[in-house]
Amino acid sequence: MEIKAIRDKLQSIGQGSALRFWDRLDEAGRGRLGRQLQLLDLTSIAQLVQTQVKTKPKLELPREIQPARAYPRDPKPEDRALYRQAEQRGMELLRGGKVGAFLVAGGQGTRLGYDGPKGEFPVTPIRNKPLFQVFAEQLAAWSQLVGKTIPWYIMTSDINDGPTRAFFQKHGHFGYDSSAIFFFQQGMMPAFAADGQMLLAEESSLALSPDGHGGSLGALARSGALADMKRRGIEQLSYFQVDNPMVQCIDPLFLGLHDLVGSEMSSKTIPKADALEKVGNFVLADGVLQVIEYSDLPESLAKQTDEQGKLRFNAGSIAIHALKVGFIERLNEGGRLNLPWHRAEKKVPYVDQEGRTIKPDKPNAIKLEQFVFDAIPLANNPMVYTTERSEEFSPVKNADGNDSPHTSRRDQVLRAIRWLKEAGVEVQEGAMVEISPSFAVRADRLAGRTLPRRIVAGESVYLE
Ligand code: UD2
Repeated sequence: MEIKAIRDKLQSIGQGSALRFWDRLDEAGRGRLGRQLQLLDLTSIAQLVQTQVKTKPKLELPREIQPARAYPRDPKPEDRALYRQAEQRGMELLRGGKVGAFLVAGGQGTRLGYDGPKGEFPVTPIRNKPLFQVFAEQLAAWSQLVGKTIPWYIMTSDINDGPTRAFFQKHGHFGYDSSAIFFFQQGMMPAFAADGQMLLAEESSLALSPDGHGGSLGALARSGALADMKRRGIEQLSYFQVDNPMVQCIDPLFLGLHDLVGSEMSSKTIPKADALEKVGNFVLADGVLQVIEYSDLPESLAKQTDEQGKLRFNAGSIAIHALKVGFIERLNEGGRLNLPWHRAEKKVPYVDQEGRTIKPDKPNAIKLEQFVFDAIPLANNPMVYTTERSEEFSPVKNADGNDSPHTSRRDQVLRAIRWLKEAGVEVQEGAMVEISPSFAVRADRLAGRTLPRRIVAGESVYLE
């Protein structure tokens, strides 16, 4: 689109002021702002301003909210055969090259206070491997186990795409076959002032931020990633977030169960640490499975207990999903992803009418994001499967306190020690252990490995 057409469009939707410094921008500045505007769907933005920005939409809670049902981690006797079959099915899918790994890493990681892409963050207890390396090594180990390289789709965003690719380059893709890695960028959304105007971060730039991990489902289609999957014969994706080094990037049982029960989108859950833990809640809302984010679940419900005193709403979402490729295609029919937008009031620096940069000390802007779990109610036969926190979830979100590098390293060590003890190794209190995915991707893969007989207090052992 020519700038004339963009200007007309902006004016017709009352956003003409986005170009107010145009006349004094140099060529580079014009190029930058022009490109940003070109990538936005200005018609949708005009609608969103009316429905989400100028007025704060009232959160419509479903009439009836019930706890969701989930497959337990260990099968009930009547389900043992199903679980065995599921594990086999998962392995078949992997051997047949029908599974892709999907990492969402487009977010900003502001809470951690780390400037670069979060995946660069060193996270393992002894070797200090960055998150990206942890996932690469797991996927490499699984690829070797199933005799087929697992294609890996990595979503970045405009704020970290270049640095992310450079980091992989610099480290030789951590030994992963680079032709099996597909980087692509998610969409960006402008931040708005309360009156609906798009904010400028600079005279030549909108104040943009990633459009939420829900945007990934549209970006997969736009970027050609879906087409790449079709070409490779991939039928389902194993979805995970960049902040959790304990995730099983590939879990044949989960992937197989997802397939066997005919689910289009499945999710892993863990019992919540406490009523108000900052994870989404799986619920049946008017009979439909969905996730209600921690900030949206009324506290009275979050704290409700059953006859045994247990939390009624105890199924936390840890953002691990399996998705059918055909489902993602269906969501993109008609060229627009139909997921709801979530509104957040944030502090966003901006340039005012005179071109002065203002750094607000209280929320001044509205940001809009889409969430991937909002696709669950649109899926056929969505399924939830229970896993254990100590096996699969210890994310790095905050600089300290809960969900910090400290707690994640601690939990990684505890898991490694538990695996070794199960394999018959004596491990004394105060020992440090890190197990490389190349040595064992999960506890049962320690069988047949040469293991130390005992690890004493104060010792640091890295197994690879
Ligand atoms: C998310 C879930 C929460 C729970 C928790 C588990 C939401 C809204 N909440 O909380 O329910 O499952 O994770 O850890 O999802 N990302 C992008 N693009 C974006 C935004 C995020 O790729 O535009 C990625 C980001 O890089 C990270 C992940 O999504 O890998 C999680 O994002 P977050 O830190 O915003 O989610 P959080 O911790 O609020």
